[in-house]
Amino acid sequence: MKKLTTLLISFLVIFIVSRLWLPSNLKRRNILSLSSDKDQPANFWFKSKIDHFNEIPQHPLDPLTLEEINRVRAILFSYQPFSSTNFPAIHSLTLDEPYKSQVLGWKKGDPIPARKAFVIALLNGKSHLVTVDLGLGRVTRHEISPSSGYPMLSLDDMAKALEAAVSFPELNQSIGARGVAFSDLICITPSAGWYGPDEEGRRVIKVICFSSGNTSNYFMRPIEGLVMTVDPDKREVVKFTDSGRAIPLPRAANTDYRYSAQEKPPEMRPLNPISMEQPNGPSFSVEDGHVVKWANWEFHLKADQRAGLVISRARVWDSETGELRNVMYKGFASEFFVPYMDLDESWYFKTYMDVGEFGIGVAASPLVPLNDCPQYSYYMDGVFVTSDAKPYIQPNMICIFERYAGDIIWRHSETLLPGFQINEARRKVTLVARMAATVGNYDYIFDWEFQTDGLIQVKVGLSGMLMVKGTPHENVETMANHEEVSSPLVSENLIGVVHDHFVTFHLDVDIDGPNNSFAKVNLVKEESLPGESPRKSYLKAKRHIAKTENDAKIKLNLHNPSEFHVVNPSRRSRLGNPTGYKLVPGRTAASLLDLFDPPQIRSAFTNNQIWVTPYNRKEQWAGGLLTYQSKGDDTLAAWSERNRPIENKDIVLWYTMGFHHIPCQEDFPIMPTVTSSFDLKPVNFFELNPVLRIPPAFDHDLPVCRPSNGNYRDT
Ligand SMILES: *[C@@H]1O[C@H](CO)[C@@H](O)[C@H](O)[C@H]1NC(C)=O
Ligand SMILES: *[C@@H]1O[C@H](CO)[C@@H](O)[C@H](O)[C@H]1NC(C)=O
Ligand SMILES: *[C@@H]1O[C@H](CO)[C@@H](O)[C@H](O)[C@H]1NC(C)=O
Ligand SMILES: [Cu+2]
Repeated sequence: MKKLTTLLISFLVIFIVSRLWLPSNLKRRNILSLSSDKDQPANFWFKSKIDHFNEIPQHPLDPLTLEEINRVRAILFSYQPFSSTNFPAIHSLTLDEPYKSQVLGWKKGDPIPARKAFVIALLNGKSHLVTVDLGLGRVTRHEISPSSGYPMLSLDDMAKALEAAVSFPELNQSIGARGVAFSDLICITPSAGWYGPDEEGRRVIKVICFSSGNTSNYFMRPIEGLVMTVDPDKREVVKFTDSGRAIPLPRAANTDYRYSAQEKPPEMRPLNPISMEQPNGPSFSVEDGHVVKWANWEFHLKADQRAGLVISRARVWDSETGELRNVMYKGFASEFFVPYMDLDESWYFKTYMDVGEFGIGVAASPLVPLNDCPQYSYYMDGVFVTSDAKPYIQPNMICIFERYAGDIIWRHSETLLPGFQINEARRKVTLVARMAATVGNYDYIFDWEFQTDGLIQVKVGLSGMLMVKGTPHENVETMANHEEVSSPLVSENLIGVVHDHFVTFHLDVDIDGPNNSFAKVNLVKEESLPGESPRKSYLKAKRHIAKTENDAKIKLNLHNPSEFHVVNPSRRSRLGNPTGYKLVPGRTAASLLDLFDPPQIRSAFTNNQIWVTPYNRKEQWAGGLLTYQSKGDDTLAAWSERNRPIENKDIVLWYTMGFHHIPCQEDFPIMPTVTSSFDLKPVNFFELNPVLRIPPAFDHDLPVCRPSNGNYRDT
């Protein structure tokens, strides 16, 4: 049993990477200090990092505080339908955000609207949706969800599934037959997906295992072909399969990624110390705990157990009109879809929807100063809830910092003017809000980057470990048809299984107010008339306003290019153009799975790269509120079948970023980060270049600022 406990603990630490510093532990930590690292310069520019014990919500969108969560817990415990002997498992407990009109009408100094909590609780297999009004001190709404699917798994569910799995006698025999010591066994709990009636009426979790013998990177040592299906509620192994005893355990050599475990010197000449200078401190402030102000931007930032990082009320200052103008009411990663392309019994189900199945805020790791985020970063915690409704702190899970990467925001040189030359250039400085979630083997880095020219760039970086498959092969030469094998060999006895990553963003863009339209600006080839021009063809930009949802279901296509504008038809620039922002897709990918493949039905929100829906408070999660084992009846695709009107309405834009991932040797043993992004960019929003009058940088601005002589100093 002690081994089991150790195993569970190591699982909880390594797989979930959520260090549960519960309130009792918190008291021992000085949570007022900004950074746990004593070598860090004090971030004295920030008046306060939140004191979670005395926190009072300051803004209608502020997350529930420790105190509020404790009160919700007390209310739930005394709520008749949930007797203390039959208390449900709490799978989500978050702020029930006030109505949008209330938030839009609120100004600093006004009393904040009634504080409510939205709770998803699981009791006897039923998902209860409960609203608790903190002002009234009671439950004000309680219904049982009619849709398919279960709430996000809790840490408790995973622990129960693991406990059942590791005490299953066949597991012991299987690993014994392969020479894996019980003490080296590490098991994880991937979600089961949904594959039909066998899995009906009960929750199931898969359990797969690895060996941590001689490496911390057990993901590179899979016990191939071994998979268990576990019912966490009954704590019972429903199915056990071991089809991989002939597949050797891949070797441990070269798998460790920790600096302390490296046996050879670094690959290249070391770099001299490098950083960005901010001698007067950063230029942003975080007010009342969550309101970030920087240059021309202001927005509300918070951590969310499910979505990770949420940006709300993003507004940009317009110096021409002297207004703080609305750009986006709310933006966050709504769902993931990560299907692996392998039909084996131990692989087919790997079609993860991590946001709704696990929560990427729960999975967010504390950011590492100087390596995850630069100097002068401000760190924000998450206040989350355990399955028995107790609050806990997810420390330093978001960082905010200014970025100067040596880039240029605009420039021009002029030599033709008589008697003088012009060389004008301006630096590009931006503000980043960052989070990194470790979802099992993978790490997802999210950046929301705000630029002074009004552009918002949303970036997702993928790093961490491949999900690899054991194979008897050590070289492609021994693999029959190796040019056609479904997945590449990435190391001896290891295949990097081909897979996709999709990240679907909810973007409630409100350009100068909620009522907006979506315009496709199509680039269309026109042909010249005979004799009209030496040219045969040219392009015209033709604007088409989408009337209903079906007009705005977009599949990207290089040969039929369009721009995608969100415009406010009732607000015009001085030239009469409607003010707008455009969504600029970056490198992306589409899902190629069959539309009727079960995982694709559940993740039908990836059928298009762009969707536009009318705003509906209930439509936040593209894969449905209850995602786990869902059948796809509550997805963005299902809502959007109604083909509702979207012209001059409060609309929400959904964008899916995609990656096809064909692994290669460089992805072993840990992947260098692969990044994709999209932009929200102003179009006729400002009257002219909004950064025309920003000053250039001068030598005297910085303490050390000499151009390098190009000689490497080996210190
Ligand atoms: C598994 O086998 C080991 C010995 O190899 C033994 O110590 C352990 O108790 C067994 N565990 C279970 C759950 O059967
Ligand atoms: C760890 O390495 C040692 C020495 O090479 C070897 O004897 C042992 O079998 C290895 N253990 C595992 C679990 O690979
Ligand atoms: C938005 O349009 C609706 C009609 O669709 C109207 O009732 C509402 O007043 C408008 N809101 C604003 C802020 O203009
Ligand atoms: Cu990948």
